[in-house]
Amino acid sequence: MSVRALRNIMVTGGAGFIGSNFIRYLFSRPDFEGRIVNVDKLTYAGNPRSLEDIAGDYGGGRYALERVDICDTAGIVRIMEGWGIDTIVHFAAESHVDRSILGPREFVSTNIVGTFSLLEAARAVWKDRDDVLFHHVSTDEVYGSLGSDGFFLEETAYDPRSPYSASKASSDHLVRAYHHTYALAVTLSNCSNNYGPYQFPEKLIPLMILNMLEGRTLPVYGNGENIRDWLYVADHASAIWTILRSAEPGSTYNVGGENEWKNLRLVEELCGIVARHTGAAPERYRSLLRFVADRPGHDRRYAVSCARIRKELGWAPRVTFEEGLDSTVAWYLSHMDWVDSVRTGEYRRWIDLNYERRGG
Ligand code: NAD
Ligand code: TDX
Repeated sequence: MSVRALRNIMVTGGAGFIGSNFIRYLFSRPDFEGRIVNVDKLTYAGNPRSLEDIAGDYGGGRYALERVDICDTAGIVRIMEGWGIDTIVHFAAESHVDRSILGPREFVSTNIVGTFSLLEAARAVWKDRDDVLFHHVSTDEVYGSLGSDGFFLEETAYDPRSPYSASKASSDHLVRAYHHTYALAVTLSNCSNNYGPYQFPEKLIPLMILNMLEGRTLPVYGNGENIRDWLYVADHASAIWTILRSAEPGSTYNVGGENEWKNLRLVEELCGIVARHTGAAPERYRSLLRFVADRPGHDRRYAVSCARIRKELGWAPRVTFEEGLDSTVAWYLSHMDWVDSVRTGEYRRWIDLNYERRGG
């Protein structure tokens, strides 16, 4: 298996949750000697504070943030040419399912049109080069919803059911179409639910941790029986690194934690972990649990088979859920300044409206 050199990388959406963890992961690797330009529009979900340490340590030349919309093809071309980009790792997206239900337009714009614009820029700048790579970061939600058994495989037929997953499925199709039609060197990964530091507190795990600390209700959608497969974000970063270095152009890998949890059980578990850290009784947090109106079209179960990436590239999840949850809780407790800085007025209004709607 040949190993691809990574020199000048454009990371899109690097000020978000997974993108910022990925950039930090790359710079922590002694065998990564390249440069990274982080292209981010800085929506409500993007925060340069998530990379303050990186900007400080590498601001002299190996790292820069460019506030550019991925829909701006000319802006992307300028950055690609200026930095001599040979690798694109595409995270930028609207990522929250509930928001896609309340307002799908931005999801079509960023996730579909934005991916299309990036592909056009890559095609224009790279032409027929074969020493380049466009890696598209996608989700297991494109496969739809599972019954009580079975796993999503790379061959599973697409069946997206929310505006978010439909927009990600559409972007996956575009990326593959550019490979088949224009011979653009692409790889794709479809990953399960991530958790860890710097996750925006609209997503289940950080939302629940912060609500516990603030004595707010813990809103469990529907009956809490829905199942998600959780992966620690650094494990996702290492999977992408492995794919960038070794995968064949045109290939797709599913990535997951092999770690299925019912939402209700997970929140109860989290109550115990937060209690261990704060010294409170777990019952105090568990008493905040409320079943609230279900998410429309709420997918029942996601579970990913990682057999292909394990077998072909030798990747496996490393961080246990116990370790990952414990360090995530510790991280939020010691980064309340970050939490305050991302909870802007706009976010606060959105979350209050959402609570009102659900009766949480
Ligand atoms: P996030 O919402 O935390 O971050 C998204 C980032 O993209 C933000 O920094 C935002 O400012 C930026 N962005 C949004 N629109 C943009 C635009 N038009 N131009 C440039 N930048 C823009 O998302 P995340 O959870 O880090 O997810 C990253 C990627 O991983 C997404 O593509 C998502 O679909 C995928 N993914 C996420 C998960 C998960 O559990 N979070 C799981 C599987 C796949
Ligand atoms: O308050 C809540 N209560 C609740 O019961 C929230 C925010 C969520 N939930 C449930 C809904 C889901 O079954 O918890 C589960 C996880 O919800 P989210 O954190 O919103 O994640 P999910 O909808 O599963 O999607 C996530 O994983 C796949 C990411 O947001 C996507 O970007 C990724 O593609």
